Amino acid sequence: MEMSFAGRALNMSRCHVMGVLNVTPDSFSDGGRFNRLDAALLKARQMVCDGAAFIDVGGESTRPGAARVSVQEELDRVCPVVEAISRELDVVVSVDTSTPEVMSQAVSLGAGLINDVRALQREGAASAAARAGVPVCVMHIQGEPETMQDRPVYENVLREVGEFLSMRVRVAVKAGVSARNIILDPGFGFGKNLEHNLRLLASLEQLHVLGHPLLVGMSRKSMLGQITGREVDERLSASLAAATISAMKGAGIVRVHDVRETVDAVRVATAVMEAV
Ligand code: 9MG
Repeated sequence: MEMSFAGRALNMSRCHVMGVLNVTPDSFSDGGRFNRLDAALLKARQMVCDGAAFIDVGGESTRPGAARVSVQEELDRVCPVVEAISRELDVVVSVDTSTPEVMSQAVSLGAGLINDVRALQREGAASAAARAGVPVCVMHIQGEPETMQDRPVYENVLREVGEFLSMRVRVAVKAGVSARNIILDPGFGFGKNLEHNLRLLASLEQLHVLGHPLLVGMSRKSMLGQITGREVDERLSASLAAATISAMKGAGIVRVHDVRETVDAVRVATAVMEAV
């Protein structure tokens, strides 16, 4: 199960850690773009030192209620950071975007993975991903980020998430994305309540029948706040538990904020699985 990300080959039957690098204005409190680029690079360097195999660079917040940004603004936020990290660091740069122009530009600047929380549903996204030629993470979402948490409804969340992902794989392949370049993500918190999220996590291994590596993101999410009663900046232990469970259930990538601690947790999970 080897996958190549812009020339970097990784064995996806093991679990890798992806560090989150948001480059939205609220992520770095200082003023100008150059300071923000420096701050992003500093953070990226630290995540690589801490053992991240991927850095996920995103310029548009996907939180419920977040405002949309223009294509130009997203390009301006994301491209300099993708370029600088790709040039300097030994890591796979992932671009967190649903915008075809950002996918194309970021890959031309060195990104090795497209992470699309809208599963290539925006006009032109599937063909841009196909032309880019790098692996793509296709995530399940019910609705749009602005409204997805209003009242999500499923008859059978695992079946419906599986069907949606299979359908999006077919669309991507038809557009020219290689099936061997597709990673799937059940989309924790994207149009799901706590019960839906827990059902999905409890049955995560069943999504392997789709035949693609899995990416999982639960770090600091509100589902963990609902379980523990903790505020967002107090959810490290809960996030580590979620990453460990995901790794034990065969996730190929866990997307997290706390790289150093998660790398240790995933190493323990991997050692246990390899001892069987
Ligand atoms: C950008 N982003 C935020 N949460 C995410 C998740 O759970 N998965 C993926 N693939 N991307 C996410």
